[in-house]
Amino acid sequence: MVLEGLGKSLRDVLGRVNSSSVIDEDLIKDVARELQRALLQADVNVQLVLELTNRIQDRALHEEPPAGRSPKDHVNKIIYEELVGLLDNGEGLELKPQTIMMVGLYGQGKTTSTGKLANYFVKKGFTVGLIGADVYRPAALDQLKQLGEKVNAEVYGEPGEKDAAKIVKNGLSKLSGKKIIIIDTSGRHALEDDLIQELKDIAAVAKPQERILVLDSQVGQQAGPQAEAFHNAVGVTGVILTKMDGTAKGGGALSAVAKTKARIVFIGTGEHIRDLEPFDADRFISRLLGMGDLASLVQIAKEEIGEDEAFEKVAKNMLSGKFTLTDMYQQMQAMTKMGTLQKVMSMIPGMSKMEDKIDYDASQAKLSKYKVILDSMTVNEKDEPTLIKGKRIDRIAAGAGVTGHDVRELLKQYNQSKKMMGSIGKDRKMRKKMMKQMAGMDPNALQDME
Ligand SMILES: Nc1nc2c(ncn2[C@@H]2O[C@H](COP(=O)(O)OP(=O)(O)O)[C@@H](O)[C@H]2O)c(=O)[nH]1
Ligand SMILES: [Mg+2]
Repeated sequence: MVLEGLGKSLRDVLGRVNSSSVIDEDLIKDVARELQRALLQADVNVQLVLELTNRIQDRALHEEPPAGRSPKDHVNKIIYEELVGLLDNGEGLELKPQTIMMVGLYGQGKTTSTGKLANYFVKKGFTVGLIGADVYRPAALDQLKQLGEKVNAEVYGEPGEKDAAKIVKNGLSKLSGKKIIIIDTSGRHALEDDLIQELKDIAAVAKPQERILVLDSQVGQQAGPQAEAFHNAVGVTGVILTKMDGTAKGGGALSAVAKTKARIVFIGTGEHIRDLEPFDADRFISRLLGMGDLASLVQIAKEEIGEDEAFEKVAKNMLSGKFTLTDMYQQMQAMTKMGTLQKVMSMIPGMSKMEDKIDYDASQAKLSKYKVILDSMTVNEKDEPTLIKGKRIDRIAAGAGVTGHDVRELLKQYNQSKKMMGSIGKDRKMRKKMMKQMAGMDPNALQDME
């Protein structure tokens, strides 16, 4: 999981808040100190850490919780908001014709991300041209050409030419019919003056609307100075964090973003061309804090989704281990009422890849069907589902206007859900399965996702 270490220590801090009986000055100061330690360990810049924790401490001590919010939830919410604020520097890339210049050191993922971005814009219906302005590595142009071919973007390059700005100038005129132009540039192992000059020259010729810093999320403390130097050279407007699929500490990347004040536009989550996700600070922090944990999910979901009692009740029932058809009914009701299954799913660590594979409409349709079936059952049957067999199944099916097969399917789903209740919270895989169950999915479909 992304930023495993930082995520864990931040969750510990929130756990500390949630398990204390009183929220007082001592606790808040303790929590601020623990937050500092967690962030520093993840390589977040010291100055930044101090500013952030001072703000959190200040708000936690002086801001009155709004009516109806407990002091605990209030502190949680402040920590959450401030962490999001750290990263939330604006919208993603605009869907309009533009020139985008990629910058970054060697091996950070510039060329790969150029291909991914091209794919992104092609999928949105734009024509895309790529300019190979990496004059430093001989194979760079071939790499870009291969990517261009894959995603249906035209590539311009001049093998052997050493003047990057000249290539860009020629490329721009050759590709002038393309709506989106992306310029891949050279890197170095370390920042050098000639690279900086080269980038300045390219920027002067291309006047790109976006100057995107590509940054490997595993880069630690050097990320800050690195970002600053690129920023001074070309004025970084956005960041793509790559290799988020690895086990990065990630704090360096956070510092870099704070330093340039540029927004993160995308994260790279793998080597494949489609492994690019638009960045969403809320979601990123939710994942980092492990909002998949039921307790935190309830706390945040309450405010973010506007649901409260139903959801809380569902969560309590699930954790209590007692689980009847009525509980499942309520659980489903809460889920459909939220209507935003997708949002809940997105809060669960590691779910993003899976989200693509989930057919939300089909899940919702299934939930509606189950609801009708449950409405045809008696209270007794819902509390004691073992009663439901033989003639009862026929009666329920007739009442609901479905087949006996549908009723048995619901019972099967119930039995599977029930089996899982005991194991929730023990490990992440189980939680994933549970969420799938709640979405009314076929649990067998899980296998190809694990
Ligand atoms: N796992 C993973 N690998 C990536 C990602 N982005 C790039 N890479 C790999 O990182 C290496 C360097 O990428 P490249 O685009 O050539 O970097 P450049 O030198 O900055 O152009 C390649 O092996 C890529 O496949 C990512 O998001 N996840
Ligand atoms: Mg490259």
